[in-house]
Amino acid sequence: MTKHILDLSQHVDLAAKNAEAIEQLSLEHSISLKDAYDIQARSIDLRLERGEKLLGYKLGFTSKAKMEQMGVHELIWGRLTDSMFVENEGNISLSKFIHPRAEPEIAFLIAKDIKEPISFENALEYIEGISCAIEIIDSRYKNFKFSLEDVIADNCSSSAYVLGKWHDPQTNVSDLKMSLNINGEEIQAGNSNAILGHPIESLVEASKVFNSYGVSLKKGMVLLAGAATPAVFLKKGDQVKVECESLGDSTLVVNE
Ligand code: OOG
Ligand code: MG
Repeated sequence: MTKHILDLSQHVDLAAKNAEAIEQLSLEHSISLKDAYDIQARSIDLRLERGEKLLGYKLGFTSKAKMEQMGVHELIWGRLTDSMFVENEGNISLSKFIHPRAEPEIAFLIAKDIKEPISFENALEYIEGISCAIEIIDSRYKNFKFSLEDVIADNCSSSAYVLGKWHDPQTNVSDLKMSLNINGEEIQAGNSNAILGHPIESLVEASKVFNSYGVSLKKGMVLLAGAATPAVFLKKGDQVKVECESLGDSTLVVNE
């Protein structure tokens, strides 16, 4: 890895650590897709070296709603660590974020190591549980603006996630209404099939993409499938609730 990649990894890591917005890397540097994933990998290594644990992965831009909101039209993926995990019904402190947004997601708990691309037909074998989740994204870039390479280098804006109660893998996840409610008001609503046509496709897609990058979903890890609706900015005092019909819900409160 070049010094350039290492420097940029430290730069995005510090921005996340200090919750301080930075300029988009792409404004000053020419970074390829491979560079962007290398920067992400190294910046997460820095977190792991500080004692954080890798708990899973997330996909981004798996729905049209998200692609259109952010102007990026390619599927992206990032890493989840234990410092991002928030208990259901827990809270986050606004001071630890730059400009957090919430989005409704579905999460999968992995039942056994996925070592090669899987198919839609055998995907259920790899799922231990499914839950209705909240993802909090917090781009480290000023004004929440980025290119494809920028957002990948910034670990796909990952900053926090809440998992609802785990449901049986047989639970239907197709055609569920998914809503994002703030302070009791429905702010966004979409359908679970907005996620790649069917949320299970996100696990299938992840298995293919991860195979090509040499990373793997292991037993006990979590995969966030990507948001079904645009994300919504949060402010102090917000009570956030995501509802996914038969998959239940998950909630969090935004503290100072
Ligand atoms: C990038 C992350 C996208 C999703 O669910 O589509 C994402 C962003 O919008 O900042 O997490
Ligand atoms: Mg997301």
